[in-house]
Amino acid sequence: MFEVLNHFNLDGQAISCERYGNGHINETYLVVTDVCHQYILQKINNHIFKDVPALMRNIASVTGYLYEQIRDPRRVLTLVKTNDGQDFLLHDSEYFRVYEFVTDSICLDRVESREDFYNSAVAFGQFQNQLTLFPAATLSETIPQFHDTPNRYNNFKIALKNDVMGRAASVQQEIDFVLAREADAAVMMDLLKKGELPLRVTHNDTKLNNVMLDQVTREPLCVIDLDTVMPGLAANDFGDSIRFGASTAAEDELNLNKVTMSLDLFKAYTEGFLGACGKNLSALEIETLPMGAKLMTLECGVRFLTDYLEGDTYFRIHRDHHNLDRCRTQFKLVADMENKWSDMMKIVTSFR
Ligand code: ADP
Ligand code: GN1
Ligand code: MG
Repeated sequence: MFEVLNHFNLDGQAISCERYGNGHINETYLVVTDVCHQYILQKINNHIFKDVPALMRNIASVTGYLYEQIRDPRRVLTLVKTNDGQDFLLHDSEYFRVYEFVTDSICLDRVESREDFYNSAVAFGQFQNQLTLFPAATLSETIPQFHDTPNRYNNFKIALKNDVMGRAASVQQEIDFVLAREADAAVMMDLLKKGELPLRVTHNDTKLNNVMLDQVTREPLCVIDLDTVMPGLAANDFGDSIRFGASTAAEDELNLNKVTMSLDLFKAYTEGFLGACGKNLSALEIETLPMGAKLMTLECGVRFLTDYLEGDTYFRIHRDHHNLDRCRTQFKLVADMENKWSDMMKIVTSFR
């Protein structure tokens, strides 16, 4: 990795480079130089992202656009260029990029307080707001049909039919859960196709550990992990945050009794998100926020199950059956949301 780092225009000489963070997709390293400057180095997952130069063009233009508005490297993710002025490095058929480390910040894998979750919602809501006028047509689709839930169902059915690992027979309960909700899966895409919901520039991967908060004040600093910034639905950004952050347990919790969707956290996120970007959203976009939460959770569970059936080739795993464990928490959350549906609707409609 030090050879790679030599190609970037760093402040000082890199003296350490250690694996960092809990992302499921890229290989992330914390780099420290001899003048104590910290950076994030990432080997970009080019098995998942088929056109890395196009992805990097998206990130450079979005971060550049945000920097024009904000001009503070703690509040906008900031790329560090290579010595020859590029935004990424191609080295031995692998792609690398470097970001400024967001200093004096925290990044949470679990909500520690209602206020932290509220603050993360403000960060994602502001992000949505700041990109309202961004020219969406200039963005490449880095993963086609990323939140097209019916298409995720198709991929699941193909994986089920092929059953390359011979795992299908052992997950019949999960398969039944997916198939029983096939009609729901199309609700948001149908509204989009009918022109009732607008496409906006959205983040599409709004996990709590994709936002940085100030270490001392816990105020929102910036949104990170911009690989999937593309045209999408506001309710999906809302929903993916609920999926991960409003859960009372970790995404890979084994004891499903611990996994519920907290209505209090749901309300906190709704307040923060709509407080920051609500005035831009239509009444239908607000009404469909609970559906965004349910479908992002269902879709993510379907993706984990598909990957389990396909032999764990997409999400990084750290133990046997990890993707199945993750799938089960998602389905437990979906079932819990179905039980709490009228309360979720009441909360969002009170903000209309
Ligand atoms: P992945 O796509 O694998 O999730 P991320 O870009 O989200 O990769 O990075 C993984 C983790 O690295 C984040 O959750 C965060 O903890 C940390 N991280 C990434 N970028 C920065 C940054 N600029 N400053 C501080 N921490 C960062
Ligand atoms: C991945 O990259 P990361 O870990 O922030 C995934 C998301 C999933 C999430 C599940 C590009 O997010 O779509 O919702 O895992 N990112 C990509 O935890 O597929
Ligand atoms: Mg991430």
